[in-house]
Amino acid sequence: MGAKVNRREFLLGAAAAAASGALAGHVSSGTAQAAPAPKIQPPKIKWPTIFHSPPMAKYVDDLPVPSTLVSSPTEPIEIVARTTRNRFHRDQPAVPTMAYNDESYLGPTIEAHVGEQTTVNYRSELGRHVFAADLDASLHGVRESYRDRPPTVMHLHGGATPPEYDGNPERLTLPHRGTAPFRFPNRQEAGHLWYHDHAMAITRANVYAGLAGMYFLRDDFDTGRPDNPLGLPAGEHEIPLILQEKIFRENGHQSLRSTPVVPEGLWEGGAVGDRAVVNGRVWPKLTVDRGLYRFRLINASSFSVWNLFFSNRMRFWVIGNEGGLLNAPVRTCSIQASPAERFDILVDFSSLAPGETVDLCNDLAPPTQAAILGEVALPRFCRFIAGAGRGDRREVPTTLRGGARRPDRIPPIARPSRVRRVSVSQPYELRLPPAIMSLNNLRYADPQIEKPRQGVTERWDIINITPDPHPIHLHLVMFRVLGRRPLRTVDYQAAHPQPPIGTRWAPDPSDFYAGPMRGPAAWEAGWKDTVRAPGGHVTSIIVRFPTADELGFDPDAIFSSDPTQTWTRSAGGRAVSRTPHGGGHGDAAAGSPKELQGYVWHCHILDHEDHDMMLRYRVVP
Ligand SMILES: [Cu+2]
Repeated sequence: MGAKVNRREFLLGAAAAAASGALAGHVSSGTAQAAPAPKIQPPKIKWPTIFHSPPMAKYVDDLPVPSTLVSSPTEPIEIVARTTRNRFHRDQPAVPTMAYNDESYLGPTIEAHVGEQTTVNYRSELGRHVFAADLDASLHGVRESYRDRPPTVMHLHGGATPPEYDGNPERLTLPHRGTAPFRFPNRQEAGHLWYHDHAMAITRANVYAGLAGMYFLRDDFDTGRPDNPLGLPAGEHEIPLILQEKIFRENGHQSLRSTPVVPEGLWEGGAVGDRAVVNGRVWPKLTVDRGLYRFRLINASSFSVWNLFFSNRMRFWVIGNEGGLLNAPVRTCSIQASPAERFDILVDFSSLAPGETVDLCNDLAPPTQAAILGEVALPRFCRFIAGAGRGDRREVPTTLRGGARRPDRIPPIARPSRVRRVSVSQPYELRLPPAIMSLNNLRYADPQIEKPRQGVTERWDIINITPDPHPIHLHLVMFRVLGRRPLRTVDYQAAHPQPPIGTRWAPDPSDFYAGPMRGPAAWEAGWKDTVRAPGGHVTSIIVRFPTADELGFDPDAIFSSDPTQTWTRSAGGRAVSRTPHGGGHGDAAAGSPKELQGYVWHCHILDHEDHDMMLRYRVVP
């Protein structure tokens, strides 16, 4: 670590630090809710502080839809990470990307069925990293060699997956180093999952380059066919909307950098893009039938939280969260979507006249200090143009769960039998710039990990003392949002000074609340795997950790960091042999193979997850 700190101090002066801190979040503890923030004068900086994309006309490209890859219970599917090229905009050249299979960017939409295991044979044919010059080799787990031979690992986000197949960030596959099997049991409710890369400390670069795709878990109700018993739009009227933000260089290449304040090759902390990318196109358009559509929407960006609405302020219906359908459609004019959150929505275009247009918009401003650098909200994503066709004229269903030919209703939120406090902070170290993000005041490799017990329902109080929102994601489980409560963060920190990073710190916030708890919005009241934890708030979730019997596998098994090795061993020591797979190729990504255990939980701002807002956790017997 020492060399890295010195390098940073050398490269970045104090002046630059003030600005770069903005990208990572915030330097001081915030008083976002307790008191109005003081007006901050922008620093006088002589050079441009924000890179801008070249000019691009809006709504000239058609919205692409990724191909569909149907999972079969008997045949493995192949997922191959490749370096390729994608044309993000009509007036721009095809530029280097990373993608899965034959897509030019992102991956095919995988369709799986509840109760039928999906087996993936994963391999990488990646060439030199699209962002080779941007990788920060001083971050934990990153090697210089990754610029030429980037490691990857596939993670099924939202999946109840055995730990050895969950995309552990240390179980890495190098290009042309054999096939890594993944098994996704799909022993969970139908829902809106996605898959993306999860390699240690370069996740942001890998996903930004294109390594992400949708994963629809279907059942006998949500069949995806026009005759589905739920009465939901299907086929050409069910469309994934993968929303991202980007900055492009003058030559049209994707840029991982947002500001010259942070030199190339150093971790930035996250940035607002100035170009909206939907399904791999900048500001695309879609001609729609004047009827009902089901959009499977995801905020697949690294950084920004968006307040999404339609330009005509029309109402739409949220019918599901990450872990499946809501009990009934929720009518709303807007939703807040933070990175990795998914929204299953119904949109009715039937009142539009042919040729009339409606844009998908955002009006949520970026965090204050990002705004100081000149970053602004991304106001538009894509345009819908009403066509002549009348499309799906079904009514919005009144009920989605309960009764015949529908899944069971979502139960009331369970009563927890223990409370676990965890913290979200940007530890301030005596160096400039502040350049690390943390959960519990720990780094990834620190040993004080959470160990919830199988079969126990817990309340996690996520204490976010930064002024910025962080989307918190737990692997393996689905949970419910109990509510959010404003916190007097200055008083809280004054009473409980944060020790140097490396000592677990998440003190009791009980005496420092600034107001009552507010429950979740109706459109986030279902099963979730990612929750927006606003700055200066304690966000409470209720999560039950499943047992090995319920899962059908040992969630606490020990496994190898070599992804071609499929053996597991129970924590008690009994060896369990699983299908030997090709004898193993050795794990050249991380040196000699080591033993891993458990899952991770982390902030889904990918820049934060990379450094170091991600911790391991175990679900113990
Ligand atoms: Cu974060």
